[in-house]
Amino acid sequence: MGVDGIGARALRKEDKRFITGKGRYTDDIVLPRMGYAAFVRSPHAHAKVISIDPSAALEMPGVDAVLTGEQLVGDGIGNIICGWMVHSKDGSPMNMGAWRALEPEIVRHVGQAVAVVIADSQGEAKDAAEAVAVEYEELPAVVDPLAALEGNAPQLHPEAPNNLIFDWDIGDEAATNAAFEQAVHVTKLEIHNNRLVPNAMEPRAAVADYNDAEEHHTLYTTSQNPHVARLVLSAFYNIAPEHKLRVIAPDVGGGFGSKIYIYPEEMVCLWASKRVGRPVKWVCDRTEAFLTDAHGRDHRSEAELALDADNKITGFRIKTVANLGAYMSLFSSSVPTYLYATLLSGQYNIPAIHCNVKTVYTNTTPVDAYRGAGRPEATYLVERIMETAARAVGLSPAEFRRKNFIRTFPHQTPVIMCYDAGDYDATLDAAMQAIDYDGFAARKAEAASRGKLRGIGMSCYIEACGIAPSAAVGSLGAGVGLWESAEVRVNPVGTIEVLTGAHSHGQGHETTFAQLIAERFGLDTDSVAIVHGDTDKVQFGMGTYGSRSGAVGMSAIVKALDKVEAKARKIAAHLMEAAEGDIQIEGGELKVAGTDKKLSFTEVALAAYTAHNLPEGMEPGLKEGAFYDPTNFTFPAGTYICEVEIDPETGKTEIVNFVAADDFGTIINPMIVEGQVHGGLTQGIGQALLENAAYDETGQLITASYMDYCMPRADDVPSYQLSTHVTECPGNPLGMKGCGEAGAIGSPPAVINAITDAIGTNNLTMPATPERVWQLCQGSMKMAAE
Ligand code: MCN
Repeated sequence: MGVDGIGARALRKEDKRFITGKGRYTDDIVLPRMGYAAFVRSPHAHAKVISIDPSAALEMPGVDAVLTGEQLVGDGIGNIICGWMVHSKDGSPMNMGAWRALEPEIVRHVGQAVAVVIADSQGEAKDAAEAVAVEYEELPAVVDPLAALEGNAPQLHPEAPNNLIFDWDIGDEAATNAAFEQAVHVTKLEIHNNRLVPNAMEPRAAVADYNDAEEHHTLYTTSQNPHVARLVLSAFYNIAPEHKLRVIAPDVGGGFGSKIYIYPEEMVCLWASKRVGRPVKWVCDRTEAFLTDAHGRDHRSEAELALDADNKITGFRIKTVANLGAYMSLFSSSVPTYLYATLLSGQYNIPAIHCNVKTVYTNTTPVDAYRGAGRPEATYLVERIMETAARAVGLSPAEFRRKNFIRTFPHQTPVIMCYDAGDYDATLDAAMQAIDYDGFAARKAEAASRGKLRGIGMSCYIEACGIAPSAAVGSLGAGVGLWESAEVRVNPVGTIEVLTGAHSHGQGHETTFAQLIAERFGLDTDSVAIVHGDTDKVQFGMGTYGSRSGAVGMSAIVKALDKVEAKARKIAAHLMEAAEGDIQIEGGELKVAGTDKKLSFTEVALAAYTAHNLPEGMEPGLKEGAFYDPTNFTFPAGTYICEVEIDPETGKTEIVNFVAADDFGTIINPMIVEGQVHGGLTQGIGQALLENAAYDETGQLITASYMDYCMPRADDVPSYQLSTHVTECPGNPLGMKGCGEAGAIGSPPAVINAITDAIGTNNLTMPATPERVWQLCQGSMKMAAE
């Protein structure tokens, strides 16, 4: 209890149900007569489907139906779409191959579904799926994106010659080349940003229920954006018109981007429920998740940085090949373009930048946005090359960065983004102080006396979140607007329901959003309920990704609150016969300034609904809605510094200290923000040290379980030291910047810069496994001996 307004470290309201096992996840939903789906998946990375024989499976106990891609296509179900159009530099539209939810002709990655079995139990469905006899004719596969671009590589889609999806560029090529011609120093770096598998605690799941009397579908699913799912399922996949389709995303156990998309399985459940005349449930298992959840990252880049005689950056030139896997997932085209290359200016004043991006089909799982989406790839490139250049010209990493920091705002970069506010010196200072940067040399010497290699590395990241405004993203190819909506419903007894188009799947919205209302009216957060995740309750919304729910979602709530407050003031002024301008709102009461006249918020709410005594012409009720379309992105930024100690005998890296100094603008709940940063840092450290999705040359994912794909655990990470510095975002009413992805964006280069500092060689690829680090230590020791 208590009024926890903006800035309060309020405990998360939702945690009571989560930690007492009372959460309601999709798998908790059980409907009468429900059947279970199990998918028949390709064991091959590339093959023709010659025939599918369901007869043995149909004989098995509990089996209701075996449905195939031919039936799906025959029923007019549409292909899976990519919702962001990107044009190649020659003006041609991206080369998008057809992606069918059940593939009738050619499978293009291991795990692609060709049929689905519906049975009375999950076990019966899974057994029967194994009994469906599929004859394949294997085709040669390609998994390496550089090899895929070569003329003799296996071809995935007839629409994309040489597997090239688009060849896109950004920036001024001539000006950048001119900068390199004049350069006094050039630093070059080749970077592979390793492929990752998102691993939410709750795997994907769907329960689809078709009511034939009402010709109405309901889908319970693990979605980050149920309204977008309904829109796409309705407008592009011909499942049902929007008013005949309800999408509910109940409690969702994490998403990290992987639950933005509309995948084959969810759509097949909807279609299958109508076909078989019963509700259909599917719950993804971990191996299926590894094979079919959209992967993240997977960039190969060559970067060059040009400096003048004063070590000021004069040009930055990048060539990137991005592996998009076998199909173009919903936002896949935007990730290596508008979410990546537009951040290549980092925190630095760089007069000329040019980046070329080629996106490529390979026989691997589709790749799309994963926590950070493009911005971790940009930050890794920028911050690795900054550290490398500093070392090459003999400046300290901090001094080199300071020499090139942007200090006046707004700052127009050469790659579209216009940064609105920031103070990069402040976060660098804070991080250096927190880690005792000046004391590092002594710590290094002490570690050396124990035979250990100690290193320190920094990363001054910037990111853009709250992607907006809609007109701007539309002009760049987005198929949707990126605004948010909110409705504030004051009940007659003065409690409040806030309906939001954002979706919380771990971010604590039920708490932080309620804090806004508490702040505004001085009410207890317990008298506020946040309603989200149901297309029948919330009119429309764009969902949660790109750390937008604070900056965009809460701004929509603020706009709706403004309207509610204005009406409440009018009613109170009328009831107390005072001037509207004299009404003060404080501690849950509306008071007349300078008098002892007051009404409680509840009394005003009740008056709005009894409507016995309202101002002339005023409508009864107290409920207002708003749509909010931001004027710009927000630009969180900060400095992360990592200190490592390496055992050269084993190659094992220990992170002995990690400090983060972030600027998230106005902070609503510092505890929730810290939790977000902890999670992000741990994901970034996982990428830097442990995680890697590896394919063999035939296209088998050889890291398709936790036996082979190493997730970070508590003992892999240190106790983080966090601080924040506030520069308010001028683009939204609260001055907020997003915090949900920063940790994952900024941390990988800090870790790799620290390791390369420790071992004295720069040629290190993520993940920095003990084996890789050990090999490099052996190499450096050999070189030192020679
Ligand atoms: N917040 C705040 N003050 C700020 C900024 C944010 O108090 N200045 C609060 C917000 O009110 C919200 C939380 O911090 O409660 C995160 O807000 P925001 O940065 O706006 O991010 P979103 O809510 O839009 O969440 C999306 C973001 C993304 S893109 C990924 S990926 C991610 C992340 O959040 N996935 C997550 N954090 C996650 N955390 C969990 N537990 N699970 C995921 O799947």
